[in-house]
Amino acid sequence: MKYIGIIGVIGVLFILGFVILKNNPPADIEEELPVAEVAEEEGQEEGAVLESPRTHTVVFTDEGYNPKQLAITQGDTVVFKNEGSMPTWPATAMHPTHTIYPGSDIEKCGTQDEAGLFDACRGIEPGKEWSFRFQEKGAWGFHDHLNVAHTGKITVE
Ligand SMILES: [Cu+2]
Repeated sequence: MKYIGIIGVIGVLFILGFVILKNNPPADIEEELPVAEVAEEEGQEEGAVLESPRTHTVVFTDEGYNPKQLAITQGDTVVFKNEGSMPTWPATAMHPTHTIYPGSDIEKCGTQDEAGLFDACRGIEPGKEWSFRFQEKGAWGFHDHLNVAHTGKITVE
């Protein structure tokens, strides 16, 4: 009888334990899901912080832009650096209106919208640079407004 009583108590404790565990999982298990979700979001944000925004450089020489094709991430900045002997005016396609990149338009040069244009809006002198932050995804052809033979493409993913 004594053993049966002990076994009974152990059995009850077991069942209670299961019920309690089932209804109230240990805190670490309960928090696992939210933590995992947060970690994933943070991972993306941290990844974004680590990998982007990044700054890329396109060098302009008398031969044109280098690289001519550049793949970047949304939010990245591209610096157009003039190492040539002539001014260069990088601007989104198409010449001469520069309206392919969303919101861009050569007619907005000189207005308060100028900062949002994929358009230098002026010749960048040798030794100088001009940078633009790409917020719009897509493949954006550009050219030198002062010499349309010089072209390139920025692909924003
Ligand atoms: Cu042009």
